[in-house]
Amino acid sequence: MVQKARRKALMIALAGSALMMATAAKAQGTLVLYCSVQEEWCRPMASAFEKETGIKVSMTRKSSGETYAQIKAEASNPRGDVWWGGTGDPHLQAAEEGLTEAYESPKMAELHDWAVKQWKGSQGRTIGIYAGALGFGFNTKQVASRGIPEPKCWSDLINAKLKDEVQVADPNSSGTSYTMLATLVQLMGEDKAFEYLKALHRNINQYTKSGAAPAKATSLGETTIGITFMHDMVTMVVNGGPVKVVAPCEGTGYEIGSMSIVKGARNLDNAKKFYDWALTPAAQKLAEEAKSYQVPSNKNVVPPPQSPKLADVKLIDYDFAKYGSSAERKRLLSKWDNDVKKLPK
Ligand code: S7P
Repeated sequence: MVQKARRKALMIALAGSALMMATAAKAQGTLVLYCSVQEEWCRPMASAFEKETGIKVSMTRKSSGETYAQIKAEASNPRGDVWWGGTGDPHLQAAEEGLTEAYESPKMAELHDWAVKQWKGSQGRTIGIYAGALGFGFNTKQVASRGIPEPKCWSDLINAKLKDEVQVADPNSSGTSYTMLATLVQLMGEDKAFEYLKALHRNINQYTKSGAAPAKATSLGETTIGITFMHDMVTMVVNGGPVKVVAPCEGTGYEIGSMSIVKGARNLDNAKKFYDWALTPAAQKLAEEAKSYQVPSNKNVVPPPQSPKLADVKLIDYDFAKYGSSAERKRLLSKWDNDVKKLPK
């Protein structure tokens, strides 16, 4: 009898604490996170934030161009709260089109100038969270077995011996590939860049949806060469792939990976909490654990030793204002669709 009463009391206590926990979680609310880095980094970011704050995160991973298109399509009925990661150009385009919200974080003083410049250039609507240089990588075994000289320059990628041996993403969906398009235009001038892209088209085996996919394909030997950010190829090397990472000899562009709050976010307070947290050293150090080797924007985070040293790469003075503008991005993408993608091989 006494035991039965005790059991009943225990059951009531347990039910009570479960209810309290559920109420506490509900009180913290939710956050809808659109994530544009690799899934391997998106997931730990979402769970670390949940653990830290009790806020329930619903995360979706999509490439940069795709996320921009989704936020635009949802503008009259926004579903996302924060867009975290992905190349800066589409974030800048979203800012210009009024799809994202201005916000000034108290963490701003801890950031590198290039991250704050992104914020100033967008009237506070997007901010830099990491930086990384564009390049390519090649499969060392394939290059050796095909008797091809090791590629070092952009010009090496249009060698006729590389027919169907080069992979890159479609710049409409992928921020990486749009960075390549804008980089080549700035490096060569528009006419020469499009001549180059047409020649490159003959060597492309596949335009992938995601920008980092060619890195995996290179590592697996599914393509001899992949054009990606250098840090995405470094991940393949760290994983033991037979890959060499190249900073193109003529020079190259770079990204300022960015973060924005969606205009009309339903969970605005939680979006700001995530934004502030994502700029902290603790959050930015999660990149290295996820084998993501960009340069973090918080000055107090030492970049992982594997990160490509941007000072050693011949970087162009990438014009983010111009190539992140809505008109220029639309114009270049439609020119690439019409003049390059449609061409027979
Ligand atoms: O893998 C990390 C990374 O390269 O992915 C982002 C990229 O934009 C997402 O892929 P898409 O090219 O498919 O858009 C970069 O910002 C980031 O450095």
